[in-house]
Amino acid sequence: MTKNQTVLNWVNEMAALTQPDKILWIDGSREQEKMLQDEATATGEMIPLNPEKLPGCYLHRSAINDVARVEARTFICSREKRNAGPTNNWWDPKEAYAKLTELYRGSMKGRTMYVIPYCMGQVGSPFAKVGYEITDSIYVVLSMLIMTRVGPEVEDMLGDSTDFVRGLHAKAELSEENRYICHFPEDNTIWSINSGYGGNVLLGKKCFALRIASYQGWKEGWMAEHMLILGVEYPDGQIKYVSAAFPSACGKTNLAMLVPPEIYREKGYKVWTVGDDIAWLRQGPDGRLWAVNPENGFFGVAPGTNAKSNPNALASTSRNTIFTNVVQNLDDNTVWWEGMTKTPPTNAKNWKGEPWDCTDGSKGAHPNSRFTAPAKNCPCISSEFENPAGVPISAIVFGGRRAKTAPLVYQSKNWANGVFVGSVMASETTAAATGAVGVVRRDPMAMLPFIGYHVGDYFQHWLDMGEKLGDKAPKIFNVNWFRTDDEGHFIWPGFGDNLRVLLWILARCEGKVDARETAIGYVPYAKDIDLDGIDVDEETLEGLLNVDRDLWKTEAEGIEEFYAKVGDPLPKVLRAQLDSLKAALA
Ligand code: OXD
Ligand code: MN
Repeated sequence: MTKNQTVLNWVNEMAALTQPDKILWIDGSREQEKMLQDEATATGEMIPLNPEKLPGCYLHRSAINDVARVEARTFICSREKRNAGPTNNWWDPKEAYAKLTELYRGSMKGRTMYVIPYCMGQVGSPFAKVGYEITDSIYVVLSMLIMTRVGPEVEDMLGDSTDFVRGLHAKAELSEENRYICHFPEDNTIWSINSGYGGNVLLGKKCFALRIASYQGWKEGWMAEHMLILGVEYPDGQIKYVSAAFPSACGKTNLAMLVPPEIYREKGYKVWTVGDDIAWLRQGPDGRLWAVNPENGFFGVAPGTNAKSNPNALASTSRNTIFTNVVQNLDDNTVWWEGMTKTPPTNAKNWKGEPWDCTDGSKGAHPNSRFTAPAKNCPCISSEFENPAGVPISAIVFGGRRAKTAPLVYQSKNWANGVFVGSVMASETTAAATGAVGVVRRDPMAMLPFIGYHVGDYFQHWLDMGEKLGDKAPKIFNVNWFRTDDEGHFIWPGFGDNLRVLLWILARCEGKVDARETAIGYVPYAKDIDLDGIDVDEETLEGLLNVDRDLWKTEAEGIEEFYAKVGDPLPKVLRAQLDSLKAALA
């Protein structure tokens, strides 16, 4: 237990409010983890899986009304309403604290309060930040032990500093009407109640590492982004790093763990994973932009993950993993989800724990079912994953799920234009958040649900970072793996073949390949994307690279509407970018 008086006072205050029967300080030891696993097994909260086939793995089922992030119930409680901006729900912090205080009061009676000291980033790294999460959920504790770095070294790193994020989570009754995920950026505080879903309750992840950290980054001159980080290794052993932002459930984990096509593997190309969801980026001593993954595990979407689409993710889940809301195969006590294999188990329970007959057409796993797996399990984890200095970023890639408008890949004209490209990203919605699926919405930098302050100030911060980085700034690109033909089939094969696009991107960064200038930016010449070994001909590729003026004119109207919503804080530079786009399309 820490000697930090600020931490102790805060824990005492939260305990007086929530009134747990006892308090347990989490120490990161294997013994304590085992004790909690046994307790959760005894209560049925966690189901141990086949120890031979899935050693150290557990299945957890959430409440059926609690399976995704709840954006409508997520609040930024900045003192001034203006500072939450038009993309966040704002709640006056005084009112939010008052309302939630009443909900928390006595909510841990008869339960244990767990206090988790954790570090986002490698302990001791210049990027690293400490958080404490108080929770009454063993599932949260066991998941945080996978997703973050927990233990006495974290408390040593904090010392007697008051600079830590205070996270309070209580399951309460898991009632939907009283479910709130509140962020108080000016107080370094997160209050989450009435949910048990990872994205709402593993407070180190979306709540801290994105919403609070984006605010901290703005104040302190760095960036917290919804980005994967990967390294492409060339046959000569050189490795170049790329960070890429995609909305939730658009294939970030697959891209982060990409397996090169066979002909590339034979030549000696490799891809290394540094992170699959979140990047913290700062200017390094050499002036370049450096990135770390602040997490220690993967909280990935299970459906669709299989030995072909993502063998590395599958291998990551082979031990010490928590599966949430997937199918339980009763024959051998393993797990299954749609898209894992072609043949569903016949003796099984669905994600709700009901006997499941796959022939009745119902889904066995929830579409947003998840695995929580240690990063070190990943066969392609980068040797730099734990490097406290991070990795230098050559290219930043934005991408969305667009059936038509966006070409397979294009490069922005410069940093400011790249910020424009990121700011107007749009994508079709997925099951990672509650609400309709498949609707196109603007999702700037894939951060729409995660920017902890005013989106206009966030854009300005991006522009300022570019000023600081000058000619050492990474180049900015946009990709779209999801273009479809008239029958709705994806045209680009995606997955491992996305390496072909990454190689074009990296060649551009080094000035090794020409490109065609269009109204939206630089588009590849079809001959410069290697099609050897895939079933895509040059004509199809031309189609994928096509920039359709009419579609883009409609797009510009959509951007205009979005920018109007951003209002006055929209940087003038971005308004000018939109005007130039319109002029170029005219
Ligand atoms: C996630 C998300 O869980 O973006 O990564 O929802
Ligand atoms: Mn995410």
